[in-house]
Amino acid sequence: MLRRIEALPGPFTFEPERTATIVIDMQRDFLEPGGFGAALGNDVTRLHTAIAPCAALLAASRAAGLLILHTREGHRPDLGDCPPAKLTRSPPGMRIGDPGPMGRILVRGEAGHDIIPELAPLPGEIVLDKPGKGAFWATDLEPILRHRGIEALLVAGVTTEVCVSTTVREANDRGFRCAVIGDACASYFPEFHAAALAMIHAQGGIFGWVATSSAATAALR
Ligand code: C5J
Repeated sequence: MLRRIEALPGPFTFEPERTATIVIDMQRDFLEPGGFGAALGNDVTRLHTAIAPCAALLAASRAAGLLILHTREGHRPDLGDCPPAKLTRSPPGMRIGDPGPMGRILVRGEAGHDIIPELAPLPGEIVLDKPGKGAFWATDLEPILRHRGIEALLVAGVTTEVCVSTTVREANDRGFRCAVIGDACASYFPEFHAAALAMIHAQGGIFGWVATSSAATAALR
């Protein structure tokens, strides 16, 4: 049955069996004090507004039988997949791979790389490790979606203007329609969050739609 989410710039329609919910990088390193986000001087509490809306979106998506995916940004322990330009961008001692209070920063298998307990994936849900900002770059995301006949994505997570935006732009170029769930996304910079959402739905939805979690969960009921 075709569902409809009230969104900007207009209604977003989708078939649950051809739609996936993807939650981007809700990781301890970005959200908890002492992680990578905090080491870079960010106020991590700004990301906490997205937790309850993500949980509501996940619960409604699970109940409606959508494919669920979670992503984690991070690197191999040998950092072989981390471009030198990304590695050297942060000051020494706060770089990817450096020891932090939750293990090596943004390294797979470390505690800080994990998804926050409030949004822990359920058994059987897909967890994609990505070395870049976009979830399509150097991951299996595209074949996973194509093999399951997915054509639409409900997108949530952090940060709105970096990994969420990059993923939505990548998805749009590959022909996937994206509804970004605005209050289920967040940024360390509220003005970037607002601008990133506005850019998505401007110009008639130049690369997607923007909706609220209450509109999305109502459509999933
Ligand atoms: C960042 C992300 N901001 N998940 N990562 O470095 O948006």
